This record gives sequence, structure tokens and C-alpha cells, in this order.
Amino acid sequence: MTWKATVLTLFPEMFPGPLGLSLAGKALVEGLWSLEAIDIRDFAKDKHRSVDDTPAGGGAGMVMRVDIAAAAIDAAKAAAPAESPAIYLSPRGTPLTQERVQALAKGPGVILLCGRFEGLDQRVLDARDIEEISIGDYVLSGGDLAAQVLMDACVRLLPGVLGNVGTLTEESFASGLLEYPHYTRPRDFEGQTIPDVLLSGDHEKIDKWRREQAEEFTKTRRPDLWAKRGKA
Ligand code: 58G
Repeated sequence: MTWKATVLTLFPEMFPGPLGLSLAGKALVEGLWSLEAIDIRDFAKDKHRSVDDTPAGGGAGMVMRVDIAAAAIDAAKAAAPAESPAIYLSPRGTPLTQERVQALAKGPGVILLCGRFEGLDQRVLDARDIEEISIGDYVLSGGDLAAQVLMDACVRLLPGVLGNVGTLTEESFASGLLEYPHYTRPRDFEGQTIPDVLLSGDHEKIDKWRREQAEEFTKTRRPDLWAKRGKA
């Protein structure tokens, strides 16, 4: 069974989008993963095919209806591999981490519910065992781009997609440090040269320099990561 992303969206034409290109796109064509975009509007009941309604308690904007979302989730669960977790992309969710991405990539796939409007009726999350995940502390106009970010992070880890070149990068992130800086030719760019140590051929010195650079970047840019390095 190949890893499958089952996406519930009001804009199925957004998929595969960028995931149809480059490494993910090649892997999709090769059958290393699969994607099914299901149109939430197909589960609307009235002749206008409406999926949203005004918020209880008043306020601006519209809310995605619980009955429509629940029917869409039920259809996705039937179309997805057994044990695929259902995820709602939301700024209120648990922050997505590389560790969670690794776990999702090892599983059978994901069901991704993409919200629009002001969000989803709360009751569907509780009624259908849906996990909430956030890709960062900002608000998007729809969950679709967040779903694509999550899928991209998973797909590049699937066997055969990136080969082994990803492994070291993953380990470096898993170790809790940011990546060291990279260089390639030319040796001199507008007076900025490649650090001599990288041209020395001394791999012990190079490893030490890279580790120091990674630590320095992490300390200054991500004190939160630096504070919990080595833990967990
Ligand atoms: C406030 C506004 C709450 C995921 C909109 C919920 C989805 C950010 C992320 C929403 C998203 C993220 C409707 C549009 C969810 C709904 C969606 N924004 N940070 N927007 O992962």
C-alpha cells in the first residue's frame, strides 16, 4: 500500500498544485504516493450547494457547517487507508514538528480537512476524532496551503523520493540545531570568499566548524530550540 493523502477542500483544483512538480511530482507519477482531493461541496444538500452558515452568537463572516463537514470526513475515511489520522489545519492546532512529520510519513497516509471562511463548527472536531495541527503562528485564508506544506514535508521522507540525501539534514534538525551554512563555486563572489576551512580537505576540522556554525545560528536565531537541545 502506498502512502496516501486524502484532502477535503472547497478548491480541489488547488491540488496537486506545487506537489505535482519537482521531486514530489515525479514521485506521484511513479506511484510512490497518491493523492485524492475530495470536493466538500459534493456533500452539500440544498440546491445552492451551500456549505457555510452564519455564526451562532453573531459576529462577522461565515462558519463551515458541521453536517456537511462530517459527511465529507466520513467519505474521506472510507476512501483513505485504514488508520489514517484525520487532521484539521488550523492556527489553533498543535505546532507541526519534524518529529510529527516523520511519524506521519511512516504511517499509511493522512486525511486533511481544509477549512475556509472563519473556520469549522467545533462539534465536527469532537464528533469525528479530528486532530488539529498548525504550520505556524499566522492565519491563512484557507487550510489548503497548510495541507500542502504538511504533505510536502511528509512526501520528501517517503522511501525512494529523495534517496538518502535527506537523512543527514533530518538528523541535524532532529538533534535540535539549525543547519550550518552551505557554499559552492565560485570561490570568490563579489569579494566574499568561501571559508578556508571548507577548502582545507581536513574533514575533522570541517565537521567541527560546521557544528560550531550550527550552534551559533541556533543560539542567536532560535534561543527556544537552543534551550531545549538534547531534550526529548
Ligand atoms: C482562524 C482563521 C481560525 C491553518 C481561519 C481558523 C489554516 C492558518 C493555519 C481559520 C488556516 C496554520 C479557515 C481558514 C482555517 C480556518 C484556515 N490558517 N497556521 N486557515 O496552520
